[in-house]
Amino acid sequence: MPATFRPSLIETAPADCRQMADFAGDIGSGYRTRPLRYWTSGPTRCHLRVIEGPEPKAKAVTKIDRIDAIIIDVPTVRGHVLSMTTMLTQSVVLVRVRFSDGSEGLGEGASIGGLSYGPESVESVKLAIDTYIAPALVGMDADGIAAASAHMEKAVKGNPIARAAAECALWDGLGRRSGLSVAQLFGGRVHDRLPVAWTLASGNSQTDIDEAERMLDLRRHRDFKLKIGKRPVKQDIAHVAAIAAAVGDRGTIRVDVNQAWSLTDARYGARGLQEIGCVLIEQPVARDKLAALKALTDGYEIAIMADEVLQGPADAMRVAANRSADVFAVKVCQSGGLKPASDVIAIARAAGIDLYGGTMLESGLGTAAAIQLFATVPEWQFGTEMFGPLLLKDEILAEPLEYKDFSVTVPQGPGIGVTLDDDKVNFYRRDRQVSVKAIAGE
Ligand code: MUC
Ligand code: MG
Repeated sequence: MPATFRPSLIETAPADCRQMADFAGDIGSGYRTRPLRYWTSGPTRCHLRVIEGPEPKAKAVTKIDRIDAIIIDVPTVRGHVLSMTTMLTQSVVLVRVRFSDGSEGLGEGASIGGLSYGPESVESVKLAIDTYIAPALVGMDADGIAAASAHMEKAVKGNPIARAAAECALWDGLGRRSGLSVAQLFGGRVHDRLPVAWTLASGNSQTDIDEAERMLDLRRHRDFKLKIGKRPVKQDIAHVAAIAAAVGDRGTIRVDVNQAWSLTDARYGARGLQEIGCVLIEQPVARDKLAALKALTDGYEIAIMADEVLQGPADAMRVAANRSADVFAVKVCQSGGLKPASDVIAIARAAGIDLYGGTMLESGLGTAAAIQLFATVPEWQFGTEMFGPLLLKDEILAEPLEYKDFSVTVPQGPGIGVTLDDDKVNFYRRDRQVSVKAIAGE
């Protein structure tokens, strides 16, 4: 009899009630019973009623044993020109959590452009995980993600990208142990595929037009996000107008200013952009200029999207309370993890704010994690931009994500649904490059 389950009745064999007394009493394994018989229209059935049995043993708890974080640096397919910097390489933090039952979970923390984008960099993410998050989480119940996240929030204020990387790995681990995908853990997918926009950011209008043509021919993307804000507003509008005219009604054009404009610039930009058919402006003003964001949202027909201002559910609540934006760019890393991102989504939906699945240009791992969550959300009014791995020169997943027909396929399988190519990870890990240099005596 398994010690974790204690029955109240044990059916006897042979079903001859005259022998019941022989079975009653102490039947071993810590059971004491008394005979019980009853009659049905069929044959008489005999049971022993359990009077006393062994104490059910508690199920062994799977613990968080160890957390490792490494930085990898992967070159981009071309320079990615943003208002604050130009990216030639994308650096991300890969997190591996090992559990006491031998299972593992993977997570990723990414940002763009180092500290020029926001207060967290991959270096700070690794430091926060190694020095604060890992010591706080090791020894905790692996399946108790709510408790682990609450504990992590106490141990680490801010640092949403670092918290997200660890939290994702816990969800991946729970999914792998239970045989369920992260989408299932979040209620089940409602989409098998999600639409994917592409960012045009070569810094040159004609190069961007050629790139857009290629994407349309390949049927890979038809929604284009243009990175602007580096040049004067008038020049930016001319740049967007040239690309919008080339794409025509084969796709949509949106822009991301990455906080570069003053309200005066933004007013001028909003008017000009809506006149040339651009459908959305992402984070035109600094993240702390909520009144300016609201003035633009109220003042123009073109949709205004909040990005950098959303550093988790509390910010989402602030923006939603004043309806300072029409659309939320939901980013798992910026929100502090999958659960906080799902809270941001819930706030937007309750407030009637439209949704866009945002990226921090994560590799295939972090992109797949976000896709798992986004697949559970009924409507993404402005689609998603889950193209991170396509901007990287090399693939670090054993099996790349599938991009076709202007969309990405939601990965199948338990957890996040992807595995790493360990050779590639080892090739791109930063500490390996340092040790190679050290060996070469540089
Ligand atoms: C951002 O600011 O939205 C997303 C796409 C892209 O090219 O940059 C990122 C970050
Ligand atoms: Mg943005």
